[in-house]
Amino acid sequence: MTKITAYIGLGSNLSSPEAQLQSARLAIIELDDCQEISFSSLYRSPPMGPQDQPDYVNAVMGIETSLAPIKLLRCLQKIELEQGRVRKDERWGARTLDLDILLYGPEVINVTDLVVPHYGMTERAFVLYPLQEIAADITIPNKGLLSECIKNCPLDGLVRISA
Ligand code: ROI
Repeated sequence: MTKITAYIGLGSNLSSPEAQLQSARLAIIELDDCQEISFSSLYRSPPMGPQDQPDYVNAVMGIETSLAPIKLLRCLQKIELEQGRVRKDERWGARTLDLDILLYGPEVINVTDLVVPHYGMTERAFVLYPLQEIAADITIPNKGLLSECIKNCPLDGLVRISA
């Protein structure tokens, strides 16, 4: 079975965000057909979107997987729910855990529920800077070199909080 290198964005701003990311990492490692290849530092940043919510903690994880993209998405959604995520009507509200497929090898995917590269990732410092730490030389399909994208993406208050 061919293995793909995929990158997952992790984010949380409720219920001990650092612990949420740590247990999500362990849950992803436990998935069938997923091996961790890299995990960035943790980063803190002010919320993008509505400001009446706590700061976020974010990280990016690299995995090698033979799971099809939709199957991977369903596994990540299950982990989100298991960690107490409640889907509210409010679009950009606080959450215990957000797991996004940022990249799935060189693939461009646009199906119901899943758009890869992840929508808006090249405008999000809390995605690009952790990604750069673990995949500096990567190209983002349809967007170009990460190192070029990052030049147009200010830190916006992003700080690294742990190695
Ligand atoms: N803001 C930051 N800083 N980090 C996130 O992970 C994050 N996730 C979101 C919205 C609400 C857009 N804002 C965010 O979904």
